[in-house]
Amino acid sequence: RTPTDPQHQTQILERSETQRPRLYRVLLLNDDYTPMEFVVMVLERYFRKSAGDAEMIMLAVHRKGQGVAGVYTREVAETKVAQVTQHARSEGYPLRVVAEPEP
Ligand code: TYC
Repeated sequence: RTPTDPQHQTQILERSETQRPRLYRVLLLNDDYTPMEFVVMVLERYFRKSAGDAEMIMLAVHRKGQGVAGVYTREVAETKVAQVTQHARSEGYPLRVVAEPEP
């Protein structure tokens, strides 16, 4: 059978599972100037963390240099980065927030 043969049919290979979107980690980076309370508020308000989890994550970032605030699809992650960066700048804080794809 050749491709020009009317009997030739395209074979459709079905995937066993629906494709899942790539996920992105939103990282908080430490700095010397952003107040601890502001970072805790950010984790509660933008990343929906409990007060206790927010405190733990903030302290981990303070000690280790960076940490994961949350994991989202690309558009949601980029929106969180933009919103938190804008809020920090409006308060005059240098807080850095970035999104990176999960390996
Ligand atoms: N290091 C800051 C301080 O001592 C607190 C801080 C924590 C800043 C986490 C940024 O992502 C950050 N005030």
